[in-house]
Amino acid sequence: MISSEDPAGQGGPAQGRLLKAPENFLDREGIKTVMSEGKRGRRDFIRNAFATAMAGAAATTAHAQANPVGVEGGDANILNLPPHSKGLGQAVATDGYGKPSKYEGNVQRRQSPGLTQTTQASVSFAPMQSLFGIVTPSGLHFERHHQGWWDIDPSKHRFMINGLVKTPKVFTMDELMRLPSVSRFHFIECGANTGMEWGNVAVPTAQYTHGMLSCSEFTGVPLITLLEMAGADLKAGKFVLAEGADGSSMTRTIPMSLVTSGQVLVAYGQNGEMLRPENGYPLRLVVPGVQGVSWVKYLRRVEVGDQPWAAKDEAVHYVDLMPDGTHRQYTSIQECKSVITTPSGGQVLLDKGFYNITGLAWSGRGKVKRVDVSVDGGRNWRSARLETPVLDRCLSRFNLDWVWDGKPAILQSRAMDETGYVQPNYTQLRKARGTRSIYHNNAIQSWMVQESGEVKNVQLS
Ligand SMILES: Nc1nc2c(c(=O)[nH]1)N[C@H]1C(S)=C(S)[C@@H](COP(=O)(O)O)O[C@H]1N2
Ligand SMILES: [Mo]
Repeated sequence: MISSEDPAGQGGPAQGRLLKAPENFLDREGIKTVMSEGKRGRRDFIRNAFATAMAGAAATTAHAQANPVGVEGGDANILNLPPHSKGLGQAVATDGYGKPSKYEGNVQRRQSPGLTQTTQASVSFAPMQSLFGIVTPSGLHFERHHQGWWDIDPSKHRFMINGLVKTPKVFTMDELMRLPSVSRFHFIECGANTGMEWGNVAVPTAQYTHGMLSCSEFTGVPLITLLEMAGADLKAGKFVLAEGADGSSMTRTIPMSLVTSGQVLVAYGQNGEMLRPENGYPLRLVVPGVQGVSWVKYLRRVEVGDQPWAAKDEAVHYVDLMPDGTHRQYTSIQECKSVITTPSGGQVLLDKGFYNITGLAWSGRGKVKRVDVSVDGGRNWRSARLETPVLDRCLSRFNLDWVWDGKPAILQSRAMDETGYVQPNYTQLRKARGTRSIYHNNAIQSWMVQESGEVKNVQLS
């Protein structure tokens, strides 16, 4: 019953993890019974939803007939011991670095069917619909390269601080890694994430609508520490310029206020190991809450200055065309946004009954405060459970119980951050931003569940 079709029609496997077969939902009964200190009301709600959903189907299945206890008793296959329960398993993995199960081969970064394919691909999207919790595994982190990626020899890499400083400094990686470090969880989102939806190009899955988004634990040295070592003029120096070592001449202006607050990191670590080459190995800037382009990879230089540089990626690209025809510049903060990752486009609901609606919410201005979910296209809203930890400028996971009655439904999530800002719908977004923008689309996403159970990307005003 799981659709193995490729909704994007690009010849690849299915878009990640689809909802599991009804048998698997029985496993969730097990989960319920061990949640002994859980809230009784909710457990009863879940049990009743399962019972209703399974009543019809279970009576006709072979395993239910073999087992008179039926649904509550579970699947008689539990009595068949498979070879892995009786024989000797494999020795420790010999390749030294672990890999996901072969059964998870569909969970991959992919190029978007909505983008023109070039000989050298420059964006890969993370499979948002297949991920749990808040951390993006490093091998699934989205990629955006303006001039290809490199695997730079860390022993040859150098990092310089110059400009309005007493003593310009050049650091080796060894020197940087001796300094006091911090580790912090943050999301990174490309300013162009969800960009295609401005033109209502409904790409099929959450991977393509929201997959230029990832979240990692980053480790590095606060940039302010290095600026102080160089004797930076923090009065006249109102901005810094960050420059990458790849051929894209990636240079971005960052306000000094973000640096002096200690938030901006010169990072070498990602999820407990060194950065991946695709993500800037051996050094990248981490600018929490700010759009991805400012997180300069292969970081080679930071210059202190007294005014913005208006570099090419600030004057020509990464500007927002407004309804009155002017361009808005330096809009770097990623405003509060959320998306339901399951059920989401390309997935199929297998039957009526209980489903866990789950998704992610984030804000470039702080912590997520609340996420409301609608299953009727925005007429009624219920507050979702925000899972802990809820961190500053980090992805937050939300969950909500839902019983699908088998009728068409439109699922939406609407996040609010600690500043009180509420994620807009498309009417509100277009009123403020017009219709011809590319960057900073944080509108409410709608997924339509059809009677067949198939979930489609739709746009509501
Ligand atoms: N040196 C360099 N830094 C860069 C880029 C680049 O092409 N070169 N791309 C930027 C853009 S547009 C984004 S969205 C992020 C993407 O980071 P990731 O590839 O680690 O996901 O890196 C930014 N930093
Ligand atoms: Mo980007």
